[in-house]
Amino acid sequence: MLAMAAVQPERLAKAVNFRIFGDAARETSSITPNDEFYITSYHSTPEVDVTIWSLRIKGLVRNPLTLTYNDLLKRRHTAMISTLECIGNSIGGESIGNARWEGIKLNNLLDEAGVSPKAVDLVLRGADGYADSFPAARAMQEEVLLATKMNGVPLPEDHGFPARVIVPGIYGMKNVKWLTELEVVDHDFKGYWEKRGWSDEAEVQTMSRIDLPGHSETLQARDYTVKGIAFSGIRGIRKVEVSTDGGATWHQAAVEPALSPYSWVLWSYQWKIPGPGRYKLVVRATDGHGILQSPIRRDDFPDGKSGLHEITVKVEA
Ligand SMILES: Nc1nc2c(c(=O)[nH]1)N[C@H]1C(S)=C(S)[C@@H](COP(=O)(O)O)O[C@H]1N2
Ligand SMILES: [Mo]
Repeated sequence: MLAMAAVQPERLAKAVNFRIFGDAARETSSITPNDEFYITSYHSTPEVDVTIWSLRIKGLVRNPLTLTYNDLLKRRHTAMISTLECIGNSIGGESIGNARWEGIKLNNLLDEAGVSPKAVDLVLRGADGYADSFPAARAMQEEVLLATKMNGVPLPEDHGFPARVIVPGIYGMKNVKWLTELEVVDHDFKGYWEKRGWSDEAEVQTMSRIDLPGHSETLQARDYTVKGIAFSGIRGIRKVEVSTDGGATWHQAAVEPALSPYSWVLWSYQWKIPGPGRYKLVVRATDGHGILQSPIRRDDFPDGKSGLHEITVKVEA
């Protein structure tokens, strides 16, 4: 994706490392620590003075609301574990993370504001000038959160302080950070990326990734636990399969229970390495509707990447 990421130097180093050496081995924890969580922003992180900041809920509502940061903190908070993925994430890529978000259920605020039956989209605007939208009906779903906390601390600046929206199952671009305004409109609003042709629904595609071993790694010819993640938004993951012969045969992986209906899963496969040689490992997931992940390699534009993550390893005697 064309997003200019406001990345810290060590993250950039990590990204460059990937380009040169392929997908390095990684130990993925079920919750991504904040300082390892990917950042995608099209500008730099805006400075928000929380003492004068407010969030306005306006448009086709009976009672427009203006909420200060303190107003938000005083309301009833809900916690939810949800995975966020950038539509520009590459196959095997790092632009995905899982966090415990805390905040106010957006439908509570919208109910209070009194959304008109003419509502089509909810437009979300951020302090950096970014705007995006999703259907008002989606915004009224139970699981949509106006988040003020990420993994137990106030939202880090890069991740949207003081408030962002988390809409499970929809690619990151619609999870607007540094919110200043929510506007209910009677038409289909095209956001920053949609105007450039990207998907308007932005429903996440089923993905799976091999984290261990790393690409091009050399292993010893003994048992090895292959590990990784799989994610399918709100559809959930039913099955993960691993191939160690380039996709000719498939073996079912053990899948850990998801931490929430909106969370990725961790999987593992006990590989009995038959002997020395070069092996191509591939992973594929089946979503909660029983639909197999698409093996067709497609670019991220406009609907997000598809295709299977594969790596090669060398096994020594
Ligand atoms: N205000 C604002 N919100 C934004 C963006 C942005 O540039 N500005 N980028 C979006 C994109 S493309 C993604 S993938 C997610 C990334 O969230 P993160 O940086 O917390 O991982 O934020 C989304 N929300
Ligand atoms: Mo993104």
